Amino acid sequence: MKPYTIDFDLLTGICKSGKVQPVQRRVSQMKMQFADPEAAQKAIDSGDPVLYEFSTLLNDEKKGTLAFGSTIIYPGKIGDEYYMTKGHFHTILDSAEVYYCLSGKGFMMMETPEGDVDLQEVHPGEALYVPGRWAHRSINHGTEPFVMLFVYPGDSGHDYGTIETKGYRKLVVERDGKPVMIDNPKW
Ligand code: S6P
Ligand code: ZN
Repeated sequence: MKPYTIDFDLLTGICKSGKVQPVQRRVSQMKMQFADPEAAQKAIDSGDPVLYEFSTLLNDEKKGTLAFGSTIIYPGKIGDEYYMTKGHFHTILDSAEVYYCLSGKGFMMMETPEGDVDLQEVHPGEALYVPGRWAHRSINHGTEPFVMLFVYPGDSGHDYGTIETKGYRKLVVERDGKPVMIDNPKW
């Protein structure tokens, strides 16, 4: 592989040259991940909005490489639960990841298979280190797009299944206009 450069907008996280097309995830692809499936169905029926999109500027999945890119989580709620990413463990569980907040603000919800839970709020200019073994989900509780740069080992892989079937132990919902962490009633 040869060295290369690629454009990358530090505010929006978008690759404007179009060399990389973002992957979009809509409510219909995550209906069961939300605590209120009826609210999710309502959102699907009224246009199925994009919850988030991410551009992986490089990922050739080989050992020794670094995958990197950006995630944009849009502002909004399904019921009283904020727009969020699906979330995942890395298939090679020990693989860590670095995030850097470019714009907006939000949370990273993290948990280990043993049940440790950690919620970190990040703002522009702050870096977040997600150690290996911690599943991670980005949540936008703000009013602007929440944009983060990410870098992780290219061979990490993504295990969505565990989260898809059981969900996270905790949820972040809005109560009296403020975000609060509550137990996931489905856990
Ligand atoms: C990959 C990294 C991000 C996420 C992206 C979307 O390890 O954590 O690129 O893939 O934020 O989230 P998700 O949970 O749908 O992959
Ligand atoms: Zn990851």
